[in-house]
Amino acid sequence: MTPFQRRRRKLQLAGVAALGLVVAGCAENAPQDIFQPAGPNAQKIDDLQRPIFYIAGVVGVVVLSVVAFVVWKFKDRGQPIPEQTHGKPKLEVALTILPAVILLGVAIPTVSVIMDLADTDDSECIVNVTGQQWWWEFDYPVQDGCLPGGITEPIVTSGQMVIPSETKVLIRGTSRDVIHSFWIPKLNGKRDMVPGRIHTLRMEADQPGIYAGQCAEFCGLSHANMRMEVVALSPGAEGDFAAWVANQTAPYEAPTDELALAGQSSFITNCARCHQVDGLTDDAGQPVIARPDLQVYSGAAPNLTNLMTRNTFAGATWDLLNSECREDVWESDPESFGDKYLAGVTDECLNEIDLREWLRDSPAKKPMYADAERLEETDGLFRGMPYLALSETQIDELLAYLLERK
Ligand code: HEC
Ligand SMILES: [Cu+2]
Repeated sequence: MTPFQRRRRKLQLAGVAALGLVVAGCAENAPQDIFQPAGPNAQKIDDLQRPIFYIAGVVGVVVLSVVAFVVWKFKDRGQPIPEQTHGKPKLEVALTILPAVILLGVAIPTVSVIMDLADTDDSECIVNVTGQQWWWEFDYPVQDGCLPGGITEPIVTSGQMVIPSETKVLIRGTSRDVIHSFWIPKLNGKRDMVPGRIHTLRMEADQPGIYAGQCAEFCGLSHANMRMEVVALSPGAEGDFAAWVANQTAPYEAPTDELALAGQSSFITNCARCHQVDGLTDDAGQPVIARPDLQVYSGAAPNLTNLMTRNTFAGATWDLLNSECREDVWESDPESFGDKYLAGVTDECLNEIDLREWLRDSPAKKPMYADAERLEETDGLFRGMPYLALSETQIDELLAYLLERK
């Protein structure tokens, strides 16, 4: 092959690969498809982006075809340079006005949708969202909203944000370290979460189900492992969301099983300085209060009170459910979804492998600091969860304890 042929072969291969990627992006039920809105906010965006996408597509095809035609028609065949002209006012004015009209036609509905999405006066439920390296915390302030009786005790969770379906939820978002961006493509656009500021975002899901997303602003080493899911449960006093709230605020139950009891004391020794478990008391009956602000750069670590009511952990990157049970939850229809989600992680469904690996050596599983020797940059505080050198016996005990955190 001549170099020219080789280059052409390479271009052809690149073209086929690009086409493959485009086709792969059209999966029937992709969890983060921006063209499959599942709530009114995303629907508004979709109603806007589709016509604009088509218009831009037509303009693109026309422009590229004309360019291709001109390149082919007037390519250098040794012909003399054509006569030079200057100035065609009519054409120039027309070619200025036409794009201006198209841009105006795009701008008016765009600005109107932006203003509409920014209006949060009609919110029916408030959830505070806080980003940090590399997971999301969700907390529910005491309020009259979300449920007919309101929420009477604060709830703190992470990874999966549980909301009532068919309810206008107001997200008040911020960050504890660097800029992150909250993005659930099927429910709304992106919103940056910035330290020292509170940004709002509307969320509403038409139906119960799980809606996946990911941090959309590069935020450091494990940015790619900073995911999140919105879980919508049926609304109302008798609905699944009410059952979820009741369970999250239920009093702490100490384990009765021997292994889990050993796990509880191991947890107090090894984990409770960072992780809060509400209602946990020490041998002297004193509440065990976590101080992640003294340990972790962001000043926070996930609340593990009800760890096994969520399906994922560590920035929703790994599943707490094994793949069979996870599929069962994800693929259930909206009617049976709530029951399946509320069952939490049962003994049979636990994905032990990933959780064990996490406890054995979390920085090996999820990159947390490029160089563990450089802790002075963060005043000796960790980014993420450090290596804890636990024994396999301790891990067995801790797993038994964590499995009861429902
Ligand atoms: C120095 C503070 C610190 C200690 C000590 C610590 N962790 Fe963590 N842990 C973290 C941080 C920070 C995260 C969030 C990491 C992430 O997702 O990127 C985390 C995440 C987790 C998660 C995932 C939770 C979720 O909802 O995503 C589990 C489970 C966990 N830790 C268990 C433990 C156990 C069990 C111990 C004790 C053996 C322990 N941790 C000790 C800081 C700590
Ligand atoms: Cu992030």
